[in-house]
Amino acid sequence: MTNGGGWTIFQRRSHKLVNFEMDRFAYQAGFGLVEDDYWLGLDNINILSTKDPNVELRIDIWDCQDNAFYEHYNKFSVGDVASDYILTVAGPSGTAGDAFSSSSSDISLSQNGRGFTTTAVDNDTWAFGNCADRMKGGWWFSGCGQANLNGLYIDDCHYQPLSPYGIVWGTLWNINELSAYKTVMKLRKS
Ligand SMILES: [Ca+2]
Repeated sequence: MTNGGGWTIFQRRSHKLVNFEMDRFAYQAGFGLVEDDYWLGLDNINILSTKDPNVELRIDIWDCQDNAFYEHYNKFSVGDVASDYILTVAGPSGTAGDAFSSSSSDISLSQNGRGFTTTAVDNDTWAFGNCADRMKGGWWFSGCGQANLNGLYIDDCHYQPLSPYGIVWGTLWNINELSAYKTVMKLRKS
């Protein structure tokens, strides 16, 4: 579809049919349908992103007016369960901005090198609680506000209330502004 073939989609948001406020087991095993709302599962993402030495990542994001943005990463891998599915992501380019590896001059906010946080397993850097609880979905959180494409689906083109937060990409919108309408995350051998 974009930038040649060979991509494997491992995340998609398109409706609000599937609740992404899932537990650790669901995030490990996967849920949803690939053509609809979908999470492939951390164990399979680990396998696909590490079986070749170089794997790239593309993230597509659409807003509620169907404006499309993307961010490409030259390097992407997700570690195994023993690493808590540690995220390695580097080499950003695109139109969405780099909310993933580092969207801030404060490196402690980078999600690169973070383990995956779910409601039962807190790998984030937020000292006062669990970002998966706060943000309604599992993710490689540092602090809670940088990016979370597994957040709550909000079918509303206007400002969000302060809580709950929606599908966040911090370099496109402030956490309290818009929620993404559609997203796709996909990987391939580079
Ligand atoms: Ca925490």
